[in-house]
Amino acid sequence: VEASIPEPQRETWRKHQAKPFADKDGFQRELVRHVETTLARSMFNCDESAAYSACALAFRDRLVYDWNRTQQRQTLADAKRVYYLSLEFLMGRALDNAMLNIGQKDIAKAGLAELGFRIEDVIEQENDAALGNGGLGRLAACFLDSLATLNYPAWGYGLRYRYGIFKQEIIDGYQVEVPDYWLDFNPWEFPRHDVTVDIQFYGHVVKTTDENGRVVHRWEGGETVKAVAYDVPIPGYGTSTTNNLRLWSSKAASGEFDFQKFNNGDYESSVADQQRAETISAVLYPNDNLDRGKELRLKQQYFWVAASLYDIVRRFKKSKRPWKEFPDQVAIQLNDTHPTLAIVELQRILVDIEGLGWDEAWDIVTRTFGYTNHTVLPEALEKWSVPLVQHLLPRHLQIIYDINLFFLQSVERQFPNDRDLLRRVSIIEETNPKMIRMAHLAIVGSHKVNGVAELHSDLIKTTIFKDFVDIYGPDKFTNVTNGITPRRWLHQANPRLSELIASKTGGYGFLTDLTQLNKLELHVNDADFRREWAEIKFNNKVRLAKYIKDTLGIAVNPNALFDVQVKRIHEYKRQQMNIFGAIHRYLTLKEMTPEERAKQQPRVSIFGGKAAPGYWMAKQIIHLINAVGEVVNNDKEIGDLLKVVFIPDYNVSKAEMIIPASDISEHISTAGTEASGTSNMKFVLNGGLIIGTCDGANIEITREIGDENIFLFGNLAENVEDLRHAHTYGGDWTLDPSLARVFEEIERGTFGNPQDFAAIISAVRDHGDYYLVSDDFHSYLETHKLVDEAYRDKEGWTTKSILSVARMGFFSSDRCINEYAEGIWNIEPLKGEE
Ligand code: C3B
Repeated sequence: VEASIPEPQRETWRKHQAKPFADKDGFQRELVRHVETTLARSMFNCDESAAYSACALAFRDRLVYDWNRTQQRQTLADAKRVYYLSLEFLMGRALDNAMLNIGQKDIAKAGLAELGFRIEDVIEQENDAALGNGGLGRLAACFLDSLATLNYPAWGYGLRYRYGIFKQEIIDGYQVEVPDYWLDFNPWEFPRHDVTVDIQFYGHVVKTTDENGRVVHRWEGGETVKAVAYDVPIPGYGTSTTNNLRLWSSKAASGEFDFQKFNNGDYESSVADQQRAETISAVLYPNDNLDRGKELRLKQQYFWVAASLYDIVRRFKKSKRPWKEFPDQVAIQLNDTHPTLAIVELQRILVDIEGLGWDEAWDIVTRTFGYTNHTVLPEALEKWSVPLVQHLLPRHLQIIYDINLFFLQSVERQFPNDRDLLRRVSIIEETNPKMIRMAHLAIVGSHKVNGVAELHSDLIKTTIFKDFVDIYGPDKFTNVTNGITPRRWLHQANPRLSELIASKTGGYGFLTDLTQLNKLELHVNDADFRREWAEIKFNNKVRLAKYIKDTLGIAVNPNALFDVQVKRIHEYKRQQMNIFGAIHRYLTLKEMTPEERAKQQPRVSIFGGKAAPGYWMAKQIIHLINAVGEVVNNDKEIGDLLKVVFIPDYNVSKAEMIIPASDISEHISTAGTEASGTSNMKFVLNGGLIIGTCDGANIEITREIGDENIFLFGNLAENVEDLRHAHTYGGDWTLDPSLARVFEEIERGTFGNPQDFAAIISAVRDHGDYYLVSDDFHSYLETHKLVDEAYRDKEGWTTKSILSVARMGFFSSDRCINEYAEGIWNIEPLKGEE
């Protein structure tokens, strides 16, 4: 294509080539142009929202320039690419991130100011892109940032949901879900109406032989839906590399609607077909760590996987390489089991469409895929019913059965006559109906399986995937501890802290080499530095206090200890234990004399997080938190000594405000249940200390920062099973007395109708306390006493804060992505000349 363009034409193209703006003037020119032409407004009716739109469009144009060059460079180099398949990308806002990564926020700030706008207010206009639930989706977003920053040729593939995670309102203390229609104005996506894939569902399989007498399977009939690509540029920090996130949107295959039906007067059904097709990418399933087995979810998974693989294969085929080189050009990472059908789909493409032999195809498939496990919770492990898959994807079911047969035959050869082993590792679970265990399929079809923190990776090897370690050997299983991008979670969220760190570490190099934070240790005794450090935290608390006052009408004292737990509401994360602890604190304060009370450390207990709409218990917990807040916050006797605040609609942009404002945050899951956690890393990176259990990445954080800088408590993962057993069969199990006192108070009606909270109490007291709330409660309270004491020593606290940040270098998602690149994907960076 390149060579076919004659020189005079090239000249004309070059002459008018779009150039990125380089200074304030250039930025302003672009901004005003967008206000006046794209938005058809003027200085007289350009409000903040229009200023945001124009600013975003100006920066989008700027991104496109690097983006086009990156794509050309990657195509030309024909280098191996990694494809990150994730049903969730929890991106948050894009404008601030784009300005900072490009390095032109200062230009924009000055430019906007001269036009009458404060950049902070303009940034606030943007809706979060909330195409994810929690940790798994946000991890994918951090990975994209690191992949671009490190110049890896990488693509993200996901779904373009019309509705992201719902918006949460709190009405009378209860969660109410409101749809998140975020696409109203989204300058960050490029519809590619020319990049479409037809996706087939239902139908049947015809088995025939070809002219060579070879058996072939043809998948026929059924219905077709069209996948349309929407591309989102992902700028790296301090590099021109701008990668692509491709999100698929579903459309009726016949175009807008069926004209045949329409012309025959069958208006309704012509529109219904169109709507049915569009339903596939309409909404993100709002469950976190929970599998519901819904047909539409399976349709989403296949739709997205099939479109992505078609795209990947199409790109590979352009290079005209033989199939056996596919794994040298393509690495595909499965973000949890959600995209596991990709394994089956690639085998189908290679065998049914490209005509490869089964074994040759299977070798290519298994060398291509890697699988990341993110949870051991049984209720989160995906299983699809065999009849459902047979109905929706008849050929895929056959392939799954063949994969399973060949796998089990090899197990039989390795471990003859161990029938129970075959039953345990089979991809098919012999229940009624039979179920497909997607994690087993993912393991069998991948060359590497990784967990997301050391403890978690050990747990999967010794519990849920133990048999597979016996079969494949330990080398197939590995650990890649999660990380976070310091660009968004330090530089963007906490600009003043970032600036202070830069002033002490010799510039912003720490943003791309986070281990440079260790230079801060040299300054830990520098009085001015310490004062500034503490001041920045205080100012962040003032900002959060103002937000709480403005939105909830609750006055909190920024001198109080801010104690934060923000994450999805889940029994395993134990927000119930936190609120029980707050009630205990309240009761203790109430029992004190005014003199005693005056000596206590004031606290603000801050909660935030969404409950899955169908997770009744989680919703009750939200209600309890709000009910306790209602009483405590209005108790004159208590005043500033305790406030309980629930911040509605926790999302990425709220996290950017809340996390820098925390003194202590809670990561208190039952040991062995939180695979990693990533907010723990964000809090510590922003100078907050944490209280936590020996779970997930808390353990590695402790190892890095030192156990004198973290408040650990509670039972260990290795004891959880025995404790659970003792709850039911132990005979002498008794409820923790402080907890019994808390329950008494709830049941007395202090926080409203006790019926409302009966289930939360019963789960602990009467139904086996599966999450060990009572077992851990005593050490939880004792550890909070230590937190209070430590906080009273302001200087000691600041030392802990500085040293912790200095030792957080390991938790950059850059380190994490480099480990994937080397250990799993075998890919190299590809840098442009800057
Ligand atoms: C989460 C886990 O619960 C977290 O511990 C972990 O840090 C992140 O993934 C990222 O690895 N997770 C999630 O958000 N959703 C799931 N379905 C499973 C795990």
